[in-house]
Amino acid sequence: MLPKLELIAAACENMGIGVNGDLPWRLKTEMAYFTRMTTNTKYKNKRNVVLMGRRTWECIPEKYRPLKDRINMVLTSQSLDYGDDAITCKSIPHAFDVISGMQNQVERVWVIGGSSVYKSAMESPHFGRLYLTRIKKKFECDTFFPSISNDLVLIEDPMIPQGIQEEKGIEFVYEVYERR
Ligand code: FOL
Repeated sequence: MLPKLELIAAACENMGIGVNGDLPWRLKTEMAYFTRMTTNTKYKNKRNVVLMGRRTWECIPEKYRPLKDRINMVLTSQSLDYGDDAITCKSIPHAFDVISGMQNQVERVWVIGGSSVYKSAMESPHFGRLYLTRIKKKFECDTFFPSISNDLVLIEDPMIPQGIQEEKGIEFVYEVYERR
C-alpha cells in the first residue's frame, strides 16, 4: 500500500511562504518542528521522503542539504543529477513510481514545497494531510501558499503542540487539515 502525501508548510497572514529564494522569517522552534515532523518515524528501520521542487531544494542552506536522515527527492523537468544527495523526478506520479519501488523502506512522504508542488499535491488523489503553521504576522513575500479548498477541514493531531506558540514576539499556531 502506497503512503499518502502529507504537506508541511508555514504561511504568514498574507499566505506568503517565501521571498527572494528564502524563508521570510527565521523562527528556530518552528524550524525544529519541521525537522521533527519530517524526520521522526515510528519504525527505526524506515525513513521518510521529503519531496520538493527544485527551487525549494536550492533554498535549503548547503550545510543542511540533503536534509539529513530523510530521503530527499527533487522535482524538476531538467536533467539534473544530485548524485547520492537526492533523487530527481519529473512529476509527482513519477515520484510515486520511484517510491513504490522502495516501499518497505519508506514510512511517510512529506511534500515540503514550493507553491506549484503544494498545489499539485493537494489536487492529487494521494493527498492525505496538510500540516500548516499559521504565522500571525504579515511579511513581504513573493511566493504564496495555494488556496485551501473548502473540502479541507481542521482536525486534531495529538502529536502537534496545541495553542498559540511564540518566538521573537511572533505568534504562530500549528494546524492540521484533512479532506472531509
Ligand atoms: N514547513 C514549516 N512548517 N516550516 C518551514 O520553515 C518550512 N520550510 C520549508 C518547507 N516546509 C516548511 C522549505 N524551506 C530547511 C530550510 C528551508 C526549508 C526547509 C528546511 C532546513 O535547512 N532544514 C534543516 C534544519 C535547519 C535548521 O535547524 O536551521 C533540517 O534538517 O530540517
